[in-house]
Amino acid sequence: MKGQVLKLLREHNTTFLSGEKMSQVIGCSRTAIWKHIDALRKEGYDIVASQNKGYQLRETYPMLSEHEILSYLPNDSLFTNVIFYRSINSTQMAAQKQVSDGMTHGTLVVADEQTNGKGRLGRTWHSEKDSGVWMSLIVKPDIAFEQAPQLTLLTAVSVTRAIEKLSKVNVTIKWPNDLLINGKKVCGILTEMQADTDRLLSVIIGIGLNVNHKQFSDPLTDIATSLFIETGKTYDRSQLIGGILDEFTKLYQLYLDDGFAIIKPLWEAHASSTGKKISARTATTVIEGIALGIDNEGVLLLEDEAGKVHKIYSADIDLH
Ligand code: BTX
Repeated sequence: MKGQVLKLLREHNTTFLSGEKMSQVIGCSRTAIWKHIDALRKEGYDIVASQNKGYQLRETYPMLSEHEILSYLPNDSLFTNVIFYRSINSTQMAAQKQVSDGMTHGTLVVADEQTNGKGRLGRTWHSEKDSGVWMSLIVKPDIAFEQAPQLTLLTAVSVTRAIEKLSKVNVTIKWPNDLLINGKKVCGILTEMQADTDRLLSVIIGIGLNVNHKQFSDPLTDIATSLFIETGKTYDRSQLIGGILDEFTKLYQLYLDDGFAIIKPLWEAHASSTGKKISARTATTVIEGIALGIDNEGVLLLEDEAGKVHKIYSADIDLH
């Protein structure tokens, strides 16, 4: 019945349609109509209500689909092979399967919903349907094994630039893999490598971007945000994906040609922690101090109270 409500609203999108009229046409109660409108809004549809006139669908974006995504890819895109799932456990896991089946460089795995989205260190990434960009990029760069984490920073810059271009909102990067808006997490990046003893075989870069979420529930209420929450606007996720891949394609080529030095200043321009007091929780210890920035390899430099500078390769960062 939700589909019928949506269809009716679409057919009358230049005017308001009363709940009563809709309930007559569809043959249900006004309460049922209201419930479906509420559900549609939660999915991201912009339906305005006027007390005397009823409801009007203001704008709709097409559902995420392979076709929609392909239509937004730049002509010179690194990614030409798009694999789309309406629902899957995790695009990282699906991408891993693609890699083991021999899928090469330039494959993009996207899902409208993840039922078991992965964060780092076995954590969960909340990935509800119709709301976000949940995708994994498969690349096979000719770089050393130790350089692979630089791709996380490159991806962070790509996503930041795409968001800022589309939404005009200010995004900061918290080393190494969080993008924040007004101090809350809007995007997380998970970089996983496949390697044999001395060679990097492929890298899967997972991007989880909160786009059209109206709200978050516990335990994310205070830590997560979305582009909708920050700007009051609904975004076409396929367009966002196209924007991210456009930025990624450009930066990736620059990176392969000229190395991380070209990415470093772009990353630094968005860094949230440089010059600030932070705690770095590594696998074995917690180090407190002032974040000095990143070195030429992308490693975080942290100066403790005694003036000793620590190189942090992997950690969770808390800003003070
Ligand atoms: P992370 O380990 O840095 O962050 C995970 C933590 O972030 C969680 O423990 C939780 O506190 C918080 N969190 C969970 N979901 C959300 C959310 N939607 N918005 C904001 N905060 C959240 C970050 O890991 C890396 C996440 C990568 C996700 C992508 S989605 C596509 C790809 N497939 C997949 O399974 N993972 C990646």
